[in-house]
Amino acid sequence: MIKQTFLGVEETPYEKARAVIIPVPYDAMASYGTGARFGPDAILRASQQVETYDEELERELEHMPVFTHEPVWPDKSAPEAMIDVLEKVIAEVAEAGKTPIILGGDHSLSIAPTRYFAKKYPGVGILHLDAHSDLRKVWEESSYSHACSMRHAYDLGAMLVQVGIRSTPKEVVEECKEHRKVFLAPHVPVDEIMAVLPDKVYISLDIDVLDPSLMPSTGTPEPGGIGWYDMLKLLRATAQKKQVLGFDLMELSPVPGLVYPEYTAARLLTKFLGYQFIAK
Ligand SMILES: [Mn+2]
Repeated sequence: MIKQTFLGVEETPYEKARAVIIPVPYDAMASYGTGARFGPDAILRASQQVETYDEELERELEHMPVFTHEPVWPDKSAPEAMIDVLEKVIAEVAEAGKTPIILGGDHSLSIAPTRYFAKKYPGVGILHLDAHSDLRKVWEESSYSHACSMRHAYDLGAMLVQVGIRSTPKEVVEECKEHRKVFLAPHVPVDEIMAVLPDKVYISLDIDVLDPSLMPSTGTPEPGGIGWYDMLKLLRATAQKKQVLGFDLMELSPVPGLVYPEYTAARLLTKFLGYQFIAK
């Protein structure tokens, strides 16, 4: 992918940015549909079509303090090597006082930021929005599979709050009973979710959390799911009430010729950034 900028606007320089978008075109750990490596490019391209005025916030978003990083290229020597590469980039951004916003890519990539924040802030909250619980210890002979994306942070003691879930293996229900709260799809009780989330929160959003009629372009679709307005209410409440340390948007796997899912993902990212950096 070539370097693109979010919303296609002249960006805030890195030094002054409060958030850094990190595109990661990598899907080596996908096990069903592939193509999430094309997700970051499609989201950034579609973002150029998004209206920069947000009528809900009554604010112009054109001058958001956001900088788009160069893509982080895949290290295919081993899945854990890729996670190490990404974790270094995230650490650099976070230690500069900026919020990392990761665009994937398959969901195994979320191991990097969730592990980083779980080590840095013991007991940190992870708001995990996904059709799948992603808590397997090992999948397809790797503990770095997309099916294990939340297990590393969970094992480090993070408080895991899962929303939109509709696919969980029995062993996960038995193994992960502590510091984990699950809200099964289609329920999004925002006040209850806020009550169980700690103050510091990392948000990991697998795009397959959305109903597939709204989001067909993803590698591991599940029928059901949550809708657009429930998603926005949850993201707005989290941005307003919690300290959001970072955010990722994973698993958009573009279908050639079908532009609305890419645009939906770009709009979702824009809404979140507006809530986080403009509304307050
Ligand atoms: Mn998923």
